[in-house]
This record gives sequence, structure tokens and C-alpha cells, in this order.
Amino acid sequence: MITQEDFGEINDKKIKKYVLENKLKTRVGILTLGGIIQEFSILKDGKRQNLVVNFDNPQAYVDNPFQVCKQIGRVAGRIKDASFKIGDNTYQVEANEGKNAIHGGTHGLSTQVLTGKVYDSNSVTLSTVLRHAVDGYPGNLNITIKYSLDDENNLDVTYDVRAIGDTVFDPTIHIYWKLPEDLSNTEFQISNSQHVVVDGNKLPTVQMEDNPVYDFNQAKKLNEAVLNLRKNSDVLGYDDIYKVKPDINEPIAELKNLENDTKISIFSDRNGLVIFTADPKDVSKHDQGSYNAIATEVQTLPDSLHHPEFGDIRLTNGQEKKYQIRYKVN
Ligand code: G6D
Repeated sequence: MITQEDFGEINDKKIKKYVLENKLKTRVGILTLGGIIQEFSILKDGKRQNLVVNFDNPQAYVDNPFQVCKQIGRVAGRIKDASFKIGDNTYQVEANEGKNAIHGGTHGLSTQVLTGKVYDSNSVTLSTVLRHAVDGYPGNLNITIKYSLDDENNLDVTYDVRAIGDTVFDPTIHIYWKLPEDLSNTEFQISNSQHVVVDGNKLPTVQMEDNPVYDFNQAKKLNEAVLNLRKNSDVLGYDDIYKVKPDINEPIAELKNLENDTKISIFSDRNGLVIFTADPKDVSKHDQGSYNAIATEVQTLPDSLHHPEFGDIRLTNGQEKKYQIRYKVN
């Protein structure tokens, strides 16, 4: 079942919320602003629990620096020197983190108001054209994102894109899973994964390591992992890249909240996962290392534009491509 609600306005543009609800009474609320997953809630013992961090008005999403539950593109991860080549041509895009680019810049997919449409009884689509004139990335890109919720609690997010001119594309959803305070009672696992070593600007090197501090191949208590990380490094929390085995049928990562007995499984057809521990609603608590959420951002390994062995996110004029992310709640 799908319903629609008004979700306020941004710059005189009305924002809509589409709510998908399945037979288990699980609800997924999608905003036309930035394709935000505003709600992913389950009914447990008669009480509705939202599994994702959310706000109740569009301005709060725009003002918050953490990109809460937004669609991120054209390129989710960092791009060294905000510059890359397609064929013989070199392109310079907006450097919005020092000399580097991140999150598709300040006019990327997350900032767009998309056109929503009910697709069928359990799916909606959001469409737009990402324009060179708006975000500064080469070419234009037709994009349709389909969100489908089935009766087994699978939320499938499928991107169908078509390049108009040569371009690059590697989207993610910055989904922040709401967790108990200080990440207690939480287990996290990233299967078949290798930790990617980064430089001082969080750009990946080509080095992989099996440092136990970063190793989530076996499920670990997240609060204990964070404490161990602090003992063995100079950082407070995780903001890390993992190489994973792309698989849309086997989870690349699983997150168990032992407090409310839910398990979230994450599936992806691409080879990278960035994890980020955070308190997205309280920047000062976040800065002190007090966390109550983790973002799981599936993508191609970041900065592949400079590391061909990570994959190829370039699209040539007229090329069509599909990408898929799945979240399953048990
Ligand atoms: C991504 O890796 C980045 C972080 O450094 C950033 O701050 C966050 O997005 C908002 O996870």
C-alpha cells in the first residue's frame, strides 16, 4: 500500500513524502527532497520504531552537516584533487573538502527535489536529470530511483541511469541506522571484507590490511570495537572503507540491535562499503566521540577514478546502467 503526505517546502518547492507499507506493517517513507529515507519503521509489540535517524521537516535535513539518509551522487566518495579523466579529457569539479571532492559537491543529488511517481502497489520512483549546469560534473544524467518494499521486509533501491554526454556516476544512500546510546547492545559484521588503508585526507591507498582493530569479518560488539579502536589509533570512531564481495543475494554487512532484537542486512552489487559512526543530531557529542548511529554507505571503492583496479564508474554518452542496494529487516 502506498500513501502520500505533504512534507513542507524548501525554496517554495513542495516536498512530498511517499509511504510504502507492507503486510507486516513495516513502513518506508521516501522524500522527494534528495530521495531521503525519512522513515524505515517496524511495528514491534504494538509500538512503531523507526530504524533510521530522521527529522520531521525538510529544512532540518538541509541544515544538518551529516547528509542524513540522503541519496548521494554523482560520486559518493572522495575524489582526489576534485579532478579526473574520461578518455583524453580532464575534468575539474567542485572541491568541497580541502582540495578534494566528496558527496557529489554542494549541488549534488542530495540537494535536488525529484519527481515522484507511484510505480505499482509496493514501489515508487523518483526521477530527475543531474545537470552539468547545476553540479558542475561533466554531462547530464537521467536518473530514476525505484524504492520497493516487499512483504518479507526487503527494501530494494534500484537506480536506472542514462548518460547524456560522458560522465561519472557512483551513488550511495547515507543511511544512518539508529542505535542504542554509545553503540551498546549492537553487533556488526562485514563479511568477506578487507580494510582499505587511507591517507591523511581519508583518500584510499591501494593497500589493504587485516589489522584486527578494523576487522569486522566476524560479528563484533560495536561499542567494544570503538573502545579498542581508540586504544590503538588516534581517532575516536570509524570512518572507514572496506572492500567487499558484491552480492545482491548474500549480505555484505549485518547489524544487530540486541536491545530491540532486530537485524538489518545490507546487500550491494558494488565492491565498497564506507562505515561512519556518528551522533548525527548533536555535532558536539559527535565530536567528543559519543555515538548513537552508524552510516553504511555502499558504493564502488572510493577514488576509483584514480585507482582503476577499484572499478570503473565512468559512463560514456548514451550508456545505460543499473545499480542496486537492498536492506532487509528481520
Ligand atoms: C562520509 O567518509 C565520510 C565522512 O568523512 C563524512 O564526514 C560523512 O560522510 C558525513 O561517511
